[in-house]
Amino acid sequence: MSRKNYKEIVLVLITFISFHFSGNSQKTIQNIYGRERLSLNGSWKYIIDPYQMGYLDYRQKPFDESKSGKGGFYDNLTSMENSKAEYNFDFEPTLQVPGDWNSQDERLLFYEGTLWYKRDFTVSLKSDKKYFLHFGAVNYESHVYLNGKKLGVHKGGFTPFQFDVSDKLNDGNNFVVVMVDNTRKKDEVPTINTDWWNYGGITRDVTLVTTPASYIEDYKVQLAKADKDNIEGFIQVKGNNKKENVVLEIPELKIKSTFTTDENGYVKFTFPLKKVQYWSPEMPKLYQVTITSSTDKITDKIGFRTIKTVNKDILLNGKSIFLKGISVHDENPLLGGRLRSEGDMRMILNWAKDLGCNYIRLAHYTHNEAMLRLADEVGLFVWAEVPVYWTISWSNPETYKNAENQLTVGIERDKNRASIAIWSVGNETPISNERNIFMGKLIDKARSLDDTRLIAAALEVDREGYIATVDDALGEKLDLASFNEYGGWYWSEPKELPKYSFDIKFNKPVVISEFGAEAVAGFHGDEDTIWSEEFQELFYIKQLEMLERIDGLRGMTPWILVDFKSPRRQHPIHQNFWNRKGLISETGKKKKAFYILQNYYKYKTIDKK
Ligand code: GCB
Repeated sequence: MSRKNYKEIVLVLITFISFHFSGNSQKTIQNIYGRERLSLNGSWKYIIDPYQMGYLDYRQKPFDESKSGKGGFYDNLTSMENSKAEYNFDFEPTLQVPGDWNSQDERLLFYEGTLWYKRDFTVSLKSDKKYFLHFGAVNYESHVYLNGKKLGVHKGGFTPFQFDVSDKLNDGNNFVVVMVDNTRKKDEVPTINTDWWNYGGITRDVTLVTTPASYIEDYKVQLAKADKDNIEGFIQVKGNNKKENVVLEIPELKIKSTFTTDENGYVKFTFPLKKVQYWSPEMPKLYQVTITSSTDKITDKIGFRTIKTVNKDILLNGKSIFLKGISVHDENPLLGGRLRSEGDMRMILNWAKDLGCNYIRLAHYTHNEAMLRLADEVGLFVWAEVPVYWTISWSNPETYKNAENQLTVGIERDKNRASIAIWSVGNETPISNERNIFMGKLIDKARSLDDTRLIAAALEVDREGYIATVDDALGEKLDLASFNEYGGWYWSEPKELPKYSFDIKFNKPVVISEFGAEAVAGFHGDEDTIWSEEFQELFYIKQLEMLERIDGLRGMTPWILVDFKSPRRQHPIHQNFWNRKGLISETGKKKKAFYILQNYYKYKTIDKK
């Protein structure tokens, strides 16, 4: 092998390894909504490409790994004359971004494969600025190209990523092309089997963020662990490479503190907080927090509260609370697609509020940053989760890295949101040694990143006779005894439920992460008629009767607020690709069981023994 060949192979290998997982996307900037920015939302041209014609040559080699790097759809050849190009974005239809593709084009409802997006934009460049191309989420794998050059690859359908494009933008016209592939794969996170729709596409905001050359990259301003009196946090300035003063202000609390960063732009701080109104679902008070560096300034709205557990109690700002919750997916049933706008998100949160909730489970993956900001504003606690769902490839180190990356990016993005009470590291995972190691590491990682919130996972129950036992070894490492149980639907009958009791091996607050039963809105019968609203109504009555007897019951998130789309739900009359466990139908109609839970929450208080 010649030296040149050897060098080439090493280069290709390095490129492969670094692109393979999260590519050369970089750590995302904190609070993109608070920055100077150009929205790249709106209409994007698209080409459906099931054979990856635009990515691979006829020997299945990626064009972008060839010597010239050319040949793919990202070249965006537009000339009609004298070109043999067999594609042309200009004559294609458009998709709305943000938004999944499945709900926007009938041909794409069940599509799982590759699709190309293209959008033109103009910028007038300023030499002393930095520019970042930021994606809120793209499902699942995306290859991003700017003006025909590859920026990188990202995997993971629910977490944000960005590229520094400061020296790649043209002054004037630019175009960005994204190849998106939502093919399900066994070793990915989630794996091939999920009970939700595999919506493909650029599902969240695309933004060109502008910052000064030296900018505030990240910050945390939160109460210290279980400490009502002290703020603990950090500020990270990038691009200066020298010590500098940064000022943190909370005008309403008359706080103005100056800190000096180290040579890397980093400073960690603590300072006391006085006369603060603590954040709670009833009074979701947010304070304006401003951070100023020598060249940059950023403002956020942040709430302050403590949350911790003591034996079987969850203490919010020192007082025991009950989490009146509901599970939700990132889906607007009226669109049959992912939530796209603030209006979509508010509709979901209003339904939860109407139910009497102070808490929501954002299942089963990282939801939109805008959703968390709204939860802060309207006063809803949040259980945030990563898609470590069912049968992940526990012994594959790449799968672990991927899961850990999704967890990390989610925590980094939302660490300033008072609404987030719980980080969940997974759902209904089958117990095995490999799984315990995998999830044990995720728990440790979550704690190392954020020790101010609770760590949980949705575990399962074992049954023998009328006893349901919870003794998953993972429970030892978690802050809550949380589990899904489907008594009255997947096992037993609603009427039988009050005979059951729970044997929970952990002296921890019990928060039931799921229970539920299907009902078709508008279908009526007696309480024994499966799929009827009456069946689901009785099911809720009996469930609540059963759960009320659990010592240490401190909350629940029944499954689920609204009917949602799932390829696993095939019944042609009752389901038609909808999971019908919603308390609200896909057209927004409340089912009878909605009112049972609403009534329960209305009167639910904690009986202190
Ligand atoms: C579960 C899963 C959830 C499903 C639900 C169901 O346990 O966590 O994702 O949708 O059951 O409806 O079966």
